[in-house]
Amino acid sequence: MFRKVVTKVTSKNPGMTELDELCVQTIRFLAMEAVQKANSGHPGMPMGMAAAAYTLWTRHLRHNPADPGWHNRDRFVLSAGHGSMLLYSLLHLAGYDISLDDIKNFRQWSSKTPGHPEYAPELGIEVTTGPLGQGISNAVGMAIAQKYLGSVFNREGFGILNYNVYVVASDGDLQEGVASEAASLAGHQGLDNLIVIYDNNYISIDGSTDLAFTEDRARRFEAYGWNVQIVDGDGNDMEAFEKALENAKAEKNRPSIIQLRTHIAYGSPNQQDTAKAHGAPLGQDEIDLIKERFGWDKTKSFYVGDEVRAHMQKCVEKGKALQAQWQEEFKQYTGKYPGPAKQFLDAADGKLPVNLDTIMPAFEAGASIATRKASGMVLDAVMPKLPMFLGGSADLTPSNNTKFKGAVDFQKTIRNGRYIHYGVREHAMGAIMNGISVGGLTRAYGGTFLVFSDYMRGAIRVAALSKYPTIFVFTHDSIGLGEDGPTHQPVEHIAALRAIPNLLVMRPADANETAQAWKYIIEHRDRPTAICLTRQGLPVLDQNKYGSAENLSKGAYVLIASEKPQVLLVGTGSEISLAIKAYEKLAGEGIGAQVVSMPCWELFESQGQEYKDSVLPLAVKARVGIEAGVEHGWHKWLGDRGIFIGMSGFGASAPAKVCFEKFGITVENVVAAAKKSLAAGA
Ligand SMILES: Cc1ncc(C[n+]2csc(CCOP(=O)(O)OP(=O)(O)O)c2C)c(N)n1
Ligand SMILES: [Mg+2]
Repeated sequence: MFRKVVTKVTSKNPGMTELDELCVQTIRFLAMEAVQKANSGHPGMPMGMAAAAYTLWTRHLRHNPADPGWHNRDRFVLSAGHGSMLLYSLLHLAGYDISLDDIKNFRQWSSKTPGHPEYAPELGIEVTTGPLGQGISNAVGMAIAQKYLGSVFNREGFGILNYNVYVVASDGDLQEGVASEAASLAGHQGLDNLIVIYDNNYISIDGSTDLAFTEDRARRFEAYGWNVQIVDGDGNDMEAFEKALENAKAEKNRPSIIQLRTHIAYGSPNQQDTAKAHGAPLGQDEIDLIKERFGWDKTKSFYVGDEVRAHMQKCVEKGKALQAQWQEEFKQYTGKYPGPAKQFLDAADGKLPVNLDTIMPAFEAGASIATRKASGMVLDAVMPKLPMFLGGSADLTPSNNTKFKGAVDFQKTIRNGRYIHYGVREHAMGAIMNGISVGGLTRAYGGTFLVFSDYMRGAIRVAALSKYPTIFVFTHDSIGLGEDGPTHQPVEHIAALRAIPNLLVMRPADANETAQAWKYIIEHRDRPTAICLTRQGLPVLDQNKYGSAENLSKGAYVLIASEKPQVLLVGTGSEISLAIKAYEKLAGEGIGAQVVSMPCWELFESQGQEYKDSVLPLAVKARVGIEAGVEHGWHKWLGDRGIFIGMSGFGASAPAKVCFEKFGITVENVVAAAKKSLAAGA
């Protein structure tokens, strides 16, 4: 399988002119030199993939460097994010807003060219990549979004949104489980708009892929239902590669993968086909050797010849022409289909088609409703009016209550369906939802049990880092799920999610807070949210008597005020009803408590100091925090004297009521803790 090839240094590569070779070589040298200058980075992959990426970008990719946000552009995802210099070189040469100085600033503080691509649609960086497997899985979501959008907006003769999604994926991408999950679903869904180019170089960090990766990749993808093509050679036969690309573009049934034999650090006399070239500068001596070999001027660095620049800049003219043509088409489309045209423009503007307040259900006080159930009722009410939201679940639809009334399944034969059955594939679901949510038009929400948020943590983290507006729905949010036991009872998960910067973690206390949580989520698209919901019924709180659930948007609020509070009872979700009961008991004993509902820490943290102090008055040092999860993080609200009532170990298999009793999350314990905290200050 593994063999050395003799590097070609002349323009004998099929399908390539001398100018093409020069462009490809420029990409390789930019990558080598940027890595060398930064004294860190990954030169090998860009060198091996330069010819294919160049060919794709200049001859096939429909994009407009002058307007990277053009909605009908083809998407390009560099799933092998470590090869970022390949992307930056292409963006620079094709005329995006990345200058040669930006290339020289590779990996430096606040540069446009960070170590791994970070989501920057204005620069042409479609998604954040680097964690292997995520990019290719995002691309499945992007392909799903295109299929859905196409079914909504395209009409006979009008391909308003008919783009393809191209991916460059590496051995590592294909080894990651998340990619297998996503590829399996992509095959099932027959996403023929998805074209993966597999950088088949038989090298990863530890050495040859023979060490740990020997399955037949082609047959694996065939089994998933993909159109698989193998292009042998050395990664420079562009005639063969383009034939495969044309075939992939013409495919009308299946996603495509082109297994392209390449050579890491192609052209390097001493480092080609070695793991060494994966993630370290080649060294100036080696770069000089390569320059010698390819007849380049050793005295010049970061060199872009005029003819190369002029040739690559044609991407701009071509892109402008493509977009102008599209705009003309859209004008005619608007005349013929004003409704959909307006819908498209509004969606692109981020405008919601409905005022949520007019359709949001209100829940009567007194009833007992699980927040997952309330969530389902909210979705029933609002989702039919929000066509840019795509729902789904990782095979827990009846438990997550994520399928809204009237929702149609998204399938190969039903592209206007808005409900995605992800199968038992949480990790891919997370990444696919990110891909759906990243394009600016569609947003995804999807459910699983909170305990399995761990399975999608990789995707949640990328969403938070990149500010994708993905909505992660987690039900069965505590020991309150009962009999399924500790394997299914989350304990550390809420704290673990809160530990992710820039992620909103919401845990509503009742049905009305749940409605307000959804309202907030739908009306904001600046970051991802995890909404945590109960399996068990919770009393609907009386908003005439207590604070209004609308305060959820402030993250925390006074649910029951006390004129002179002696102790604060602070809780989230299902434990708020315990706090209320404890308040009543304490009141009966002449102790003034103030109950604070704190459904979203992150939103509360962003409030002004005055508001924060009004909710948690500084003078009141006696405090009790109540949450059926671990204590991590709570002491920032509770201070030195505060006491936490929650979980300190795993749960147990028993009815919910028994679990709460046995683990001591009870009204009695809250009352006792309140008194103890008070006494500590006496
Ligand atoms: C999830 C994840 N695990 C580990 C890494 C670290 N890492 C970066 S590249 C790589 C593997 C390199 O092999 P390959 O994907 O074939 O890339 P090539 O060396 O061929 O460029 C690894 C393990 C990562 N980026 N993401
Ligand atoms: Mg490799």
